Amino acid sequence: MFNQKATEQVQVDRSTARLSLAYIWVAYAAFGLAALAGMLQGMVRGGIVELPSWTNYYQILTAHGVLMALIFTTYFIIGFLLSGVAKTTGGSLHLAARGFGWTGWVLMTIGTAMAVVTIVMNDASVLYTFYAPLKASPLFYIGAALLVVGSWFGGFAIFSSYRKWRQENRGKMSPLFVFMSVTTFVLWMIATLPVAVEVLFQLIPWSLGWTSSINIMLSRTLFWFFGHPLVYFWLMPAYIAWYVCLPRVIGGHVFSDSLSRLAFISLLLFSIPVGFHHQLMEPGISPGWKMIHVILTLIVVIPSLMTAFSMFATFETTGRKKGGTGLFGWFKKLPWSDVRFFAPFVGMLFFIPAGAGGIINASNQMNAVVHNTIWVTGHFHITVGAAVALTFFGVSFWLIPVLTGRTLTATANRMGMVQTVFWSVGMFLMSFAMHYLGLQGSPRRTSYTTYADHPLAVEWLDYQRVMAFGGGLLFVAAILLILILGYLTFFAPKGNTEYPIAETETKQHTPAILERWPVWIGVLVLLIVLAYGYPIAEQLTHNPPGSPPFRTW
Ligand code: HAS
Ligand code: CU
Repeated sequence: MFNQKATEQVQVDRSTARLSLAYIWVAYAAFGLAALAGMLQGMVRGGIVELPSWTNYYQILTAHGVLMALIFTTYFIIGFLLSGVAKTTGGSLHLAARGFGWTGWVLMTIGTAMAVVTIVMNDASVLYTFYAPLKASPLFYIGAALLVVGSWFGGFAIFSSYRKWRQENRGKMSPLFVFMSVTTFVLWMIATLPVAVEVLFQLIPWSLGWTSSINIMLSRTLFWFFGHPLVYFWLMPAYIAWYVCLPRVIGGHVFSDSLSRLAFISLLLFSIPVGFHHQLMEPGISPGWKMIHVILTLIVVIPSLMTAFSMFATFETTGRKKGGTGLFGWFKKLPWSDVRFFAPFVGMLFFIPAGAGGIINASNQMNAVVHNTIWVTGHFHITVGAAVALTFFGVSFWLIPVLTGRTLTATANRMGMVQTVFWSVGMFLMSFAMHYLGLQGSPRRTSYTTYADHPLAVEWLDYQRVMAFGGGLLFVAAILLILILGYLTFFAPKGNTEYPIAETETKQHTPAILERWPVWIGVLVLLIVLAYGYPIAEQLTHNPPGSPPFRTW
């Protein structure tokens, strides 16, 4: 049914499709390498394999974190959002937007290459958080800076398309997909400023030897000022797929336009001034300021609860319209054998315990139990590695055919279902073991060790093997995914595939205030100054003797 309709509609024009595909394929190349590194480190930590002497655990861990968390996500997000903005503003990006898109792609790819080369040369085993005083080669930081600056051009492409649309459609509310993409990139532009400051003014001069020491507290504060909104930068595009694309895939509607926009505005406002929830155990920040960040963290949970509510509402109303009766009859009517629905749905299921775990992390006292343990690693594998990643996979199964003018065949769909099951079982086993071990005190960011055969650490080993086994399943799923996506790019039968964009069922009135950017950006700046102004001023003035660089590998 979708395919028939699609022939009558403009999807995405060829030049935008090429741009979008260029982003998506770098994303999946990084993903494949990252998955290999991930499996290896699981095996090492489980005591199943030993690495050859020319590499080490921390080098592979850095490769995994950087390629998966920073490269795969950023490229995929830009590729996806550019295609959706094109689709919902008439089917193409104008010349300037495409120019921004390609400029960004080139800058990001140079940056990525620099970072990857330094990691491969074993000159940057500093993990994806590149915490000082671990010191990488300056080229690593310069590569990271190029990645960030390049990604801004992706933002410029979105903003310029939005501006053009607004000029041509005065007085109208922008399409939901565009609004959400703009919100995501406003968040990204603001959130990347502090990390740009950290990299340009602290890490690069220090790694070049121009300055002899570094203010550690300040560098970590600037990092998490960016690091928390970073995780929402991953989540919001997944939410776009949930709010805008998924309802269409299941044959339903957007539940509420205003609620969706309000959720995104709330994510924008409350996901930046919360970085101290990553630094609750650090000295040098007084408890009062940490408390403020904890409260704001609990507030940023609300838009996710609104999202859960909207998803349930969309699923239930659609299921009932398809004839589902009784309390749960609608549930059976959902398209369970359609991977475009199934993969993101499983992602949502993962997000329920993931969100609960996040609330545990954010609760000051409980953070003392889990901080720096492998529980946190478990938390982020079921958030970004499951909820977000499964959604991105689900999107890829239709987006790549849209962009290549091909179709998702029944066999590819079935293989996608198998892939989803492998990924989910692997992630479930691995993350469950991580959460459990974390509660026992097993640390994160640590290679294989039995702590001189300490009885407790020896007991951990069984669970570490479960982690390794889960990692093995994830690797199989990753290979399978790349094969399916390769097939969809180059070999699947030609045809028209619909870009699923849902609308509200009836015309809804959305308050215009939701699109008044000066208001929201103003409130956001105020919140940031309130949450960060004083603590940062304090860290700048009470600057203890900084740290010289360390290379621990
Ligand atoms: Fe987190 C650490 C708190 C969400 C990622 N987090 C991390 C790190 C990463 C990460 C990468 O407060 C590690 C960073 C590092 O390397 O050190 N996190 C939270 C909280 C939330 C949260 C409160 N995190 C995320 C998301 C991530 C992510 C999303 C990635 C995408 N996190 C923390 C804290 C730490 C932390 C502390 C520091 C820990 C430490 O000590 O180091 C919340 O925003 C979560 C809200 C989510 C919900 C769930 C809503 C559920 C939904 C699904 C509905 C399902 C449906 C299905 C509809 C409340 C929307 C229908 C079902 C049927 C059965 C029909
Ligand atoms: Cu956070």
